[in-house]
Amino acid sequence: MKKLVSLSFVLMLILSVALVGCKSKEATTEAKTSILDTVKKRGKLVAGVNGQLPGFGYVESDGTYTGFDIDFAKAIAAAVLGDANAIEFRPLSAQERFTAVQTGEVDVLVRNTTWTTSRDTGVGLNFAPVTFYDGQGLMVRKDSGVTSLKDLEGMRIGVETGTTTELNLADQMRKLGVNYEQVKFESADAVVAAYEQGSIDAWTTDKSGLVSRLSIMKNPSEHKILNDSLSKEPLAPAVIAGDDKWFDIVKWVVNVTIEAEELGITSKNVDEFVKSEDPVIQRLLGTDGDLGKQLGLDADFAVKVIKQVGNYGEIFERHLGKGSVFGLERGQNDLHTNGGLLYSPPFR
Ligand SMILES: N[C@@H](CCC(=O)N[C@@H](CS)C(=O)NCC(=O)O)C(=O)O
Repeated sequence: MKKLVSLSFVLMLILSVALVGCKSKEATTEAKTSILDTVKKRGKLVAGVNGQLPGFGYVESDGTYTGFDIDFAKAIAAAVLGDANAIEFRPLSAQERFTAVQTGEVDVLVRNTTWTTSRDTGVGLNFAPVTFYDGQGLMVRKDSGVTSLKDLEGMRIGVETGTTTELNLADQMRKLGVNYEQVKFESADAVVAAYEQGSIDAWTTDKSGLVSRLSIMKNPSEHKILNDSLSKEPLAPAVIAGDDKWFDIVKWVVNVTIEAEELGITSKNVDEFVKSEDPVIQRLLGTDGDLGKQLGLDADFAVKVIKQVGNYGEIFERHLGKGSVFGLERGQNDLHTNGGLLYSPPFR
């Protein structure tokens, strides 16, 4: 009996040593293979984006990508590689996007993607700070007589598969007791084409998506976006879970754009601010402290981001604000000091 006990004790010991051994091995491999090293070695950032959403992520006729989301990819490239244009863009559909992050096909996903619990946990992503606070809306023809969700009884509503959109619609309509027919499509182009041909009565997605697609529809003045908001859609860049070094960089690059706006630093005046003696500005711009080094970046990474891409407000105005075709108000996407939700943790 004594022998048996001591034998099982030895076995347990061997097993636990083996387990501990495995764990520490895992930890070392993780530390070694950050996407940061891959991106630096490659000399290019591979960014998963939308190619069909004017204002956010759009392929122009000359093959270049422009938009609000695109600028956040540029900000990451500027911080890591010192060159906002060192990017290979991968246009991804709603359905393809998460697999592209999971398999390492893209280093970062900056594609009007809503931060939700299941995507953060089950799908294995990590979300950077929200870059655009949005909500789901619905588009109908002006002559349809529809003024609110309740008027959609018996109608055909188009949604895109693989989005939060299809789930929110079902939730809201069940709550309101409205019966409707959900029609699913594989891309934004397909859902809009069906809507314009009249084979569906309405279509729904993030309000930003509705405004964006309206700008390239055949007769924009014939359609309207209902006031109702069906959900909260905080859109944020995402990276693969388990690579803290890389995740930290993406998070703090977004924060740089917000902090710069809070401090009044723009792409035009950043050189003046580099001479500042204010310690808060010095830490952000790397003239004091070692925040860049802590992130694995150059001391002046924030200067590169601000100079080459701009602060949050500049990015917003360039693509979506009053001077753009969309003419969007800042609203929730304004700084906390102006009644919005944008707030950067301190750079220290
Ligand atoms: N924010 C929502 C919706 C994102 C989404 O994919 N929206 C569609 C509708 S505008 C889109 O961008 N489609 C463009 C495409 O499939 O290329 C989500 O993360 O699920």
